[in-house]
Amino acid sequence: MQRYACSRLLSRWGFKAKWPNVVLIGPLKRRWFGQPASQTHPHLIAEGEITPGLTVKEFHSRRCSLVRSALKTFQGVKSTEHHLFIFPSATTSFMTNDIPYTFRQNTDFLYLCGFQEADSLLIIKANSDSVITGDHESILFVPRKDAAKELWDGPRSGADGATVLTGVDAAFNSNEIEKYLQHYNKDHKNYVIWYNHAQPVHAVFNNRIVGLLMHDKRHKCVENTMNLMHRLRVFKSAAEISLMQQSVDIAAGAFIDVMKFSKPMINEAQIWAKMDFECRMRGAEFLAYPPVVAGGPRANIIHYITNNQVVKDGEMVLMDAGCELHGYTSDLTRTWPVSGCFTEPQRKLYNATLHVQEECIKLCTQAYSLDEIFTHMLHLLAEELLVLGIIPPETPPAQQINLTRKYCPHHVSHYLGMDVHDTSSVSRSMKLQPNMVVTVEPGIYIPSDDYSVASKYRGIGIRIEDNILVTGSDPINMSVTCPKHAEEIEELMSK
Ligand SMILES: [Mn+2]
Repeated sequence: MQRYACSRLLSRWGFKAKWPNVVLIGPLKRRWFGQPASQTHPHLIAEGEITPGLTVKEFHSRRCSLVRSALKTFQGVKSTEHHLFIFPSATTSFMTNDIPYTFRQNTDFLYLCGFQEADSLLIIKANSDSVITGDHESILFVPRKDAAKELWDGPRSGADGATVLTGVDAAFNSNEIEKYLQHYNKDHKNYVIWYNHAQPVHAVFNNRIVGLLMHDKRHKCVENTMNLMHRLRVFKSAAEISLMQQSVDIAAGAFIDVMKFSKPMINEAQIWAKMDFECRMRGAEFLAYPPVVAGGPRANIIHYITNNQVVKDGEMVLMDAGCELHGYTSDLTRTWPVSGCFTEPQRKLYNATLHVQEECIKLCTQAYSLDEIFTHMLHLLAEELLVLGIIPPETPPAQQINLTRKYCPHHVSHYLGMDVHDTSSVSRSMKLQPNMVVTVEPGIYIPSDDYSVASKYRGIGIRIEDNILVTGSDPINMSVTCPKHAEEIEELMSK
């Protein structure tokens, strides 16, 4: 407990009355929070952890890293002594009256404090002395305890519970945000506001922040936190890599059961349901995105998520699916014959894709950027398509690459982490570095109506995707347990 810092802050604002709640550690141990905690869910969360596998200490050091890297950009500028970081949480979205969509916490907010409740807000206060240490004060604003609301929606942590859960320096009810910001603005001049104003995640809080701070020119400037956060999040800690490995293992195990389960005349919806079931049964919270379950020629629609057709004997299924475990995602794709046996044209296209994929995985080292691996993928695929006769032999080299882009219209990779398309503001032209996790996912898609290609190949779409950990030496394929060689898949499906 940061008792001193907290009481100092409280008295400065004249909020003395709430302090006695904060020290009631005993009763807190026996009550429910708004999220699993070591006190209530010891099977899930160890002492000292905020979310499974991630400690109070790790969250604190993330905030220190944020402060250090932000302040570095302002080093030596005297008038920017004070820095105010603002991170709102997500809010609940409704599909119709009273019916909420599954809640997912905002990624940056979750990364910095691990608090799971909607309509919360994290403030981080620092001054220019913190450029080396990252020292800061962290303050959470959370939904207030409300017996009537909690009767319907379950327990809330409240301000006192939030402090105990997350180890922030202080927490208050979210209806006190305005008062806090007004005080801060009055007490400081020429401070820097760090806030993602370009993509506000919480409309109500955004209006307050903009209304109270942005229009009053006491601040020196407003800096977007997006690039800063993505640069931090792109590098995974040991604990994060372990969580990502668990997420990948769950998805890989589920894929095996889904392949075994599939048979001719199965509906794509049933394959989707099986994947969802197997991931949840293994402990995942939910699928990380609406999966692509595309039978036959529907595999040529890259983001096909309708998933409601029958897969006929002789067709393949392309499934792009992954799950989310304690905030970390997996993202795998496999393509397999629904009957359990590849036809010869399918096998040829499949092995071509697989060969390119395996070569691209080897390139996931510090010597390459994702864009460079993409360029290699295009050249490797072009060679394969020439051998298969899909690209005519007389095609000039530049035209070969253009044609290859037609048959594989997407990139080969993206960063992976808490978000599926993780840290999207980190350039893919940057060389890979250890502790980044990336996907490798080449594909070949031959449209049903492409009469320039032999009829046996038309309507076939294939993608193979693994999740790769970049290290100081060889890349590690985190999804190596998910079968992908044609013979392995046939063997698996014959059982
Ligand atoms: Mn992907």
